[in-house]
Amino acid sequence: MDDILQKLLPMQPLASVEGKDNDTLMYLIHGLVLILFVGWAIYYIVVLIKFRQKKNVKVVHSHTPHLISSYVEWVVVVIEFLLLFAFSIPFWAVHQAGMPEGKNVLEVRVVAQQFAWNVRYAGPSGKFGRSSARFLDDNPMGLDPHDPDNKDNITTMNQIYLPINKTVLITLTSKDVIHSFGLPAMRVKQDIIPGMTTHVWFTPNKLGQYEIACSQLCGVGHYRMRGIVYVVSQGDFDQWIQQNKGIHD
Ligand SMILES: [Cu+2]
Repeated sequence: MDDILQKLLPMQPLASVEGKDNDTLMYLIHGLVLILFVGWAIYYIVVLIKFRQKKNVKVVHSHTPHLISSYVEWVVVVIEFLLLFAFSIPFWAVHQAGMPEGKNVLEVRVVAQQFAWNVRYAGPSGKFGRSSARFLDDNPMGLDPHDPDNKDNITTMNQIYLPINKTVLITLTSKDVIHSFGLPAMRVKQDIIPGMTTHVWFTPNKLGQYEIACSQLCGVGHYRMRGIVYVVSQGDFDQWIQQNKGIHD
């Protein structure tokens, strides 16, 4: 079934656990819209033929009698209600309400700027050191050099390494304007607003490389505000953390 749907409505191959429900909803909405489109197109053609300009046409001033059309309208309303209450809201409640907690959650902090993604990991200690706008001249994420917790923090630019099958919580902030963290393969998109902290989370379940694209027009260099998410095995990820701890560039 999934294969047939994928052929009918090709989407990027899915690489996250949470994206499955998102795709189901997407197919259902497109299915309804397709039915509406075909229905309206048929109605339009029938009307064009039936009421085309003819000689001696008499206008009927009586009201339209109660017809099948009103039942069809109600069916559409019911389907739309189902999409909202049976799929969209439960989907949101399951995957995006609350915050993921526990040991199996990796936090990654991302600071967006024109036109790059600054990425930060807590490192082996699991602690994020202080950061402040005062230190932005020293390093792109403003890490406080006097805080010992910053010593093993890892920063990268436009590259996010993630272990497979582990939920990642991405904390998003912006240095300048509104950006949007778009990761189509994970079915993730979240606006980043200056002065606010926003979050998004997902669980990658396929090894590989996936594109991060800024999804909000943020200036002349918006087109090149791209990054890559590398989903690797837990072993490779641990090794990467060990090799890169304490490097701030
Ligand atoms: Cu941007």
